Amino acid sequence: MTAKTKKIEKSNIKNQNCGVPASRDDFLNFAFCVLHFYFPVFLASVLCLAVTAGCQKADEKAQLLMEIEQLKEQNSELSSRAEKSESQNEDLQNRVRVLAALPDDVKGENLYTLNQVRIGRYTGFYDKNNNDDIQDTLIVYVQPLDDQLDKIKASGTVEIELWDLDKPDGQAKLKTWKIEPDELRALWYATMLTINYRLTLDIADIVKDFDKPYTVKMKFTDYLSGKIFEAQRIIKN
Ligand SMILES: [Ca+2]
Repeated sequence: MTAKTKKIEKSNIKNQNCGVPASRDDFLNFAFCVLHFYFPVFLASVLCLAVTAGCQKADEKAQLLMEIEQLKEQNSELSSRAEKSESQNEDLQNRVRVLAALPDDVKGENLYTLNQVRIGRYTGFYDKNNNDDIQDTLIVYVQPLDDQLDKIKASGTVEIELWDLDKPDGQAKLKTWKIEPDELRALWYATMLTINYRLTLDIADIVKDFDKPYTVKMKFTDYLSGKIFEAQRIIKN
């Protein structure tokens, strides 16, 4: 056997086993072997990895969406709590402000407990100017009551609103008056029958038709407790 024959046999053996090439022909055979047998496996592996990566991305997106929804719910709940706390804080600050503004001789003694505030039954329209039988004044009787329903001269701010509920929204409230504590104190009014605050309010240019009912709404802010008491009454001739 010649040397050339031995080389060919050696090359065929390596080609059959896909071994390491020892010459250019062997190298070509080796490359063909790699492309033919290993490249499909390599390609399949790449595709599998790509599919797996795609699935992972889809899972990550779903997880992120779920976390975003959870954060939205938490944010909404926290906003609601913050709003409630802000309202409570404002209420407490109002009470502190009211208590701090009390005169020193009132803070420690003569303290009352305001239970409710009523609008007196004689509240209505009266002719107080010119005696021309044309009603020009709204008189509102405000009655602060303690726990025993006794009338007490509670200090505070009074807001009065006059409403014509037959009118559409936005036009039904005809007028608002606000009476501060100093002014209110001077309006404490006693008769043979009762005692209460007596508010005299000008309605000459506000009410023209006296044949229909009107509604008086009252808001009393008690300066001792900071609490707000509300009442309303229908008035008609
Ligand atoms: Ca009059």
